[in-house]
Amino acid sequence: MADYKSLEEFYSSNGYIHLKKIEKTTYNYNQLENFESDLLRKLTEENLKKLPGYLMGNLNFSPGKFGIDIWNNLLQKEINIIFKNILKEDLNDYEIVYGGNINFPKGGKQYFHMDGNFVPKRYIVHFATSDITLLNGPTEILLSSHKKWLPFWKILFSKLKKRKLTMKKGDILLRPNILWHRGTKNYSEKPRPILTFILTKKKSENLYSEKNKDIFFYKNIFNEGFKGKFVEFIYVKLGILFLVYRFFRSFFVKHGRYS
Ligand SMILES: O=C(O)CCC(=O)C(=O)O
Ligand SMILES: [Fe+2]
Repeated sequence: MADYKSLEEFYSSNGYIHLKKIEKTTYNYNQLENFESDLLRKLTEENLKKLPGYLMGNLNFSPGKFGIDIWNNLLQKEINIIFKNILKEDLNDYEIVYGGNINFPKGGKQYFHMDGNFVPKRYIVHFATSDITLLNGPTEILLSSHKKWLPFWKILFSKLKKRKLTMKKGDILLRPNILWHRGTKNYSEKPRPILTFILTKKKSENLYSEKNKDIFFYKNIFNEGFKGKFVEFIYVKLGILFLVYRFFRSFFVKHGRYS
């Protein structure tokens, strides 16, 4: 994973990064089979018919201790490198939800969508616990659809190219949540699982925490932009006007609010 420049170019033009299975690792990939058999056993034990998504044929799941194990042993180091060198971000600024998607036989078809909004910033990391082929319902993406915000109707008429993301067992895939994508039909006889790690940017208060070692200045009272500048000007230069405005406004301010 050394050629960051070409990975970066690929990511910014297409909207995803596909990393092949890590070969030099002490992780025993045979454990993935145990995980999948546990998951399939649980599927047969539980009555999931009422769960939203069952009818569509795609459910979310939480992989329990298994997700943390995979994250710690196989993903954390790789994703850290991607964050630092390609996304120019700090992984410590993100919180992780350990999840997964299971795509049922003969189901799983979805419409194109984004996983959330532009804010907060979010990345989706997938890990293939077994091979994902054109047969068993790979995720399909709209290439480059992360570049700017588009409403659904424009997406429907857009000429963006589609690509089904097939993966080998052990492969890692990263995409921003704003890349349009969908689950596709699973034509095989077996459910298709995939692990899904959702990385969401923590609120910016962290900027002011003890973690930030740099001195920096930030705004006081007034808002940014022209309106804020205007109010600040009145406040400073025409203090009496401001006082009168404040006095009258305070009759209407709700209990407990700044007045
Ligand atoms: O399972 C998949 O291939 C994609 C599922 C998905 O995008 C979703 O449920 O939001
Ligand atoms: Fe999705």
